Amino acid sequence: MILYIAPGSPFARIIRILSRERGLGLTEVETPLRDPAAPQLAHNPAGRVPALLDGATLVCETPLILAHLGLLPREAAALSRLGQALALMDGIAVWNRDLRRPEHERSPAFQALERRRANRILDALDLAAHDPFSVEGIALACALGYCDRRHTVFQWREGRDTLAAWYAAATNRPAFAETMPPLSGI
Ligand SMILES: N[C@@H](CCC(=O)N[C@@H](CS)C(=O)NCC(=O)O)C(=O)O
Repeated sequence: MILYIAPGSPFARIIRILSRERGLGLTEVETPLRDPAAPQLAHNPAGRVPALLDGATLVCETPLILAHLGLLPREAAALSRLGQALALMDGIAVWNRDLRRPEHERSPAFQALERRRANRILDALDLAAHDPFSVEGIALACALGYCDRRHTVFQWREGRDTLAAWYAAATNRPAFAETMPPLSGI
């Protein structure tokens, strides 16, 4: 199976880490984003990553890819943690997108909304329940790692020593090192 990815994508990073750690053997193909000539558009009209090509069938959207790979948690509590981690990632991604717009198109009110959402999610975490090797633990670590590398306007460590320690321990593994997102200027 082919996994279309972009090196900076925290969504794709979840699947990339799972592929390495669970021996899924997915073939990663880097694809340009927002490029009308991108080859993946022939299979994936949505044009987003991650996207999984299984034979002639393209599955996009991270939770659906997890479902297709049989990796969605079964317990409601774990699904709940995964949902919060993905909501955190989604909110940070749209906040980041706003920061990449020309200054006159940005919305400070929208950014403040997403900052509040991110803080709320982090403040509500039950860290003791977050196994770093679980899908939801990996998703949480990928969201935080994205902030470190590509969204430094959100200094999530401030006042969160326990989470910072959890993150340092959780990400000290080859699959995280191999999928480190490139730094961006934000
Ligand atoms: N809801 C999607 C979000 C994926 C997403 O936003 N991917 C970004 C990269 S992090 C993307 O492909 N952006 C390209 C675009 O916006 O055209 C998921 O769960 O996979």
